[in-house]
Amino acid sequence: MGAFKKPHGGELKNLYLTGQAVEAEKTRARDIPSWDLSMRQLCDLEMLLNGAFSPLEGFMGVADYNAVLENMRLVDGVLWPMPITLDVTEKFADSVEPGVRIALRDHEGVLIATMDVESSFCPDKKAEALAVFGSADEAHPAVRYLNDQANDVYLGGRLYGVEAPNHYDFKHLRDSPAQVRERFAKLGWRRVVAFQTRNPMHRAHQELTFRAAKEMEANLLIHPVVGMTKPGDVDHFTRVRCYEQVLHHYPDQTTMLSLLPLAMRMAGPREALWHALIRKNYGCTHFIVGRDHAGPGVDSNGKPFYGPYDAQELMQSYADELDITMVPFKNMVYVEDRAEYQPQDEVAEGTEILQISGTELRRRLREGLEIPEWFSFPEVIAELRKTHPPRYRQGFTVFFTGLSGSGKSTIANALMVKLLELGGRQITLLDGDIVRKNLSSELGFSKEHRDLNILRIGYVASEITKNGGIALCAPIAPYSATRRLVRDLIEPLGGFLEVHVATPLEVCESRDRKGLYAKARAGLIKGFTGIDDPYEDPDDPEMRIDTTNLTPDLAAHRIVIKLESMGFIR
Ligand code: PPS
Repeated sequence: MGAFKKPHGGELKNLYLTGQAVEAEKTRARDIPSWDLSMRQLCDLEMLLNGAFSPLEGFMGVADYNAVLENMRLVDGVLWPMPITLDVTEKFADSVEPGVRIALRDHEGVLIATMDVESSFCPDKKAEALAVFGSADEAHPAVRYLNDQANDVYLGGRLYGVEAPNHYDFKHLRDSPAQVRERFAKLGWRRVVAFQTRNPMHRAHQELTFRAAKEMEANLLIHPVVGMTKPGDVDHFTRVRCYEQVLHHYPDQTTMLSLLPLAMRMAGPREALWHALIRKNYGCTHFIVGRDHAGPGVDSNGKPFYGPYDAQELMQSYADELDITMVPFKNMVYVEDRAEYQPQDEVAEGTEILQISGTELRRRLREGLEIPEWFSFPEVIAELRKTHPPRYRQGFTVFFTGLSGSGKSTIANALMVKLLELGGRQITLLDGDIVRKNLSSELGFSKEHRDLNILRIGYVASEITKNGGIALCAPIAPYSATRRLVRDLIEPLGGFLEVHVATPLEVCESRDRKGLYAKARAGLIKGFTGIDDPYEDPDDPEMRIDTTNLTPDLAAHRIVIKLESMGFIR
């Protein structure tokens, strides 16, 4: 392992200016280059300013960055596994001379800090991905972030905090490292085990943390991440309400809940080490590392990015150097015969064990199925059910696409009436013609305008879906890529059913209800879909309906049956 240094002897940095210096800095910031922070950068900045990332005093310059990538240490030898960088556009970097002070603002323009730019460099992103995440595979969320979202130039330098980032939620649970340490001191907690989590806690987690604290003869800090976690995770509002419920299941005065505004990278072993250093800064003496700590799942070949106990092994190899003790834990499983949880490795071979995976839990929530009490606390499940209602209570969008005259609007209208007949749901019809009279009245039929039109429809439908309503959209929507964007927008919020109304052009043209095909053929309308403008057939719609020999009534009926089979109506 070579020579090493103890991590900064526990000294907690506080990078906030105080007194008159704050006002002076605000005045100065009016005339210096200003950078609007991304969500990730704002999380990192908060952790830097309040000392959670001690001993760092700013975003990393090139020397520390390279040292961290190569051997998980800062230039001065202190252990630090994660690059903490401020990525900016080339344009912004070009406007900033080295030595200049810049302003860092949140998305509302509030000045959070200033920074002396001491270093400006273009990272080799692939090398960074390989060094930090052990992979350049974009199935890793942090690799994807690096490639798609991180800007191309990194600025590093000393920070001067002006104002802590504002949080409107759960104020009573947000504490800086100094405040957590103060609370521990006040309560006389000398030994504290920290538990890191980005998921709702169920009985297994409660058992695991309780055992860890008992075995270490320590108190417990439940320290969930509320900054950024893995895309697709349960939102932190729901999770925090769940944690508050779980808190009642520990003996009084033994356990504390505090929220961590960290932006996770899902870097497995390196991340575990980072998490431990952070908890040391919060005054904890012990840190729980379970199975697959901060693991991002599987790569694009279906292989896990990290082994289940890689994080524990890495932590172990730095045990002498870390001022915080790892509490390794194996998977907890429920042993039915004993009606209790046990670490998997302590269970005798052949014993009947019960487990519910995350995927299975989501399925049960989606379908409104029972979730047993041995698995979780009823109060936690009730919280989860509030934000994860069963499908029949979720919103959905039926997105019709097809040529003019294919029957989209007629089927959409028939479907609306059938859904109204079933009752209990709010329905909005976003028909092509109606939308063009209201939402998109200024738009024409160029590709650019059509795309804008569809994206507006998609946005409105996504809001309706998110709020539990039903959106029926019936535009031509001729371009696959734009339809894909709409799907991506809506699918995470509820149901999405693409219906290709695939009535052939000849049939649409022979119907010519609005006389537009005749005009297009005569050259009186230019750029008419199907005549002299493209229509890209959907490759894989949920349904394809040809109305040549099908009544609107039957077509709408088929869609109702499909929605029933998907669980969105019952
Ligand atoms: S798009 O491409 O999705 O934005 O089109 P959309 O908003 O659905 O079009 C609505 C109606 O506009 C009429 N119309 C045209 N359609 C296609 N191409 C051209 N150039 C055009 N000009 C006017 C047409 O009647 C569309 O209505 P539907 O209900 O599809 O017949």
